[in-house]
Amino acid sequence: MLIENVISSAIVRSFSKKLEQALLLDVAIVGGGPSSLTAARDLARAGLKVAVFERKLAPGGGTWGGGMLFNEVVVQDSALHILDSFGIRHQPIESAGGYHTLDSVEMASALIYGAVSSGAKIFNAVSVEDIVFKEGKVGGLVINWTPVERLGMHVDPLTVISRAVLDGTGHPSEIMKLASEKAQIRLNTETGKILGEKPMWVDSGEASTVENTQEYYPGLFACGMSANNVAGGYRMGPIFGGMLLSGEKVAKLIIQKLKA
Ligand code: 48F
Repeated sequence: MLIENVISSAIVRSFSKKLEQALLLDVAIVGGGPSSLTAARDLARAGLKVAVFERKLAPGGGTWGGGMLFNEVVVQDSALHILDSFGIRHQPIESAGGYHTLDSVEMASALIYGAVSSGAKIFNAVSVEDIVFKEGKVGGLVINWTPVERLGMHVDPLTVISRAVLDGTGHPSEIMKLASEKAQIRLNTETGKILGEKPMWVDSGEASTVENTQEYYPGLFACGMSANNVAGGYRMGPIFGGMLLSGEKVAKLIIQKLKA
C-alpha cells in the first residue's frame, strides 16, 4: 500500500461521489454570501437536497472584510435570533439601542459551518456561467471551475439540474442577469427587467432587501444584495441583519413551494 496513492484515490473517490450527488438537486444556490448560507442551512434542515456553488476559494462573500477591512460588522435586533441560532456572538452598541457589533470572521466561518453541518454541500472555486432553460422553465445551472473561467480556457461546462435556483450572487445579480438578458425572461419587477441598485440609504436598503427577496420567475428566486439590485433598492454597507433575514425568508418561500 502506497500512502501517496491512498490519499489521492480517496480524495478523487469521495469528491466524485459528492459532486455526482449534487448533479440532481432540490435547490441549487449560486454564491456563498451571508444570505445564501443562511438559506442553505434552513433548506438543508428542512430535508431538501441543496448545494451552494461559490466562485471564490473561500465562501462567505462580503462578510469577511467587515467595513473597509475593519473586521467587524453590525446587526440589528430583528436578526439576532439568526445569529444566536448559528452560535455567533455579538455585543450591543451602547450609543445606539437595537444595534450590535460582531466579529466578521466569526460570522463568516459560523455561517459556512452551519450550512455544511446541516447537510448543504458547498462547492468552492466553482463558477456558474449559465442557467439551464428548457421549454420556458429554469431547470438548473451550468458550472465550470473558476480557474477555467479566469484563464479563459476553452473547456465545456457540466450541468446541475434542480427544482429551484437561488441567485445569491450579491451586487451583480449574475443569474438574474442571465435570465433577463440571455433567456429573455420577464422578471417579476415593474419593468420586467433588472432595475439596478441605488446609492447608500441604510434603513431603506435593509428593509427593501427583505421585501425584495422573492421568486422572480417560476423556479428562480433571489436573495440578499442580488434581490435588492433586481428590484432597485438602496445599498446599506456593513450592516448584515437584512442579509440574514433575506436568507431566512427565501428558504421559507422555497420550502413552501417545493413541499406544496
Ligand atoms: O455579495 P455576497 O456577500 O452576497 P449577499 O448574501 O451579501 C451581501 C453582503 O456581503 C454585502 C452587503 C451587506 O450589507 O452589502 O455586500 O448578498 O456574496 C455573493 C457571493 O456570490 C459569489 C461571489 O464570489 C460571492 O462570494 N458569486 C457571484 N457570482 C457567482 C458567484 C457565480 N456566477 N458563480 C458562483 N459564485
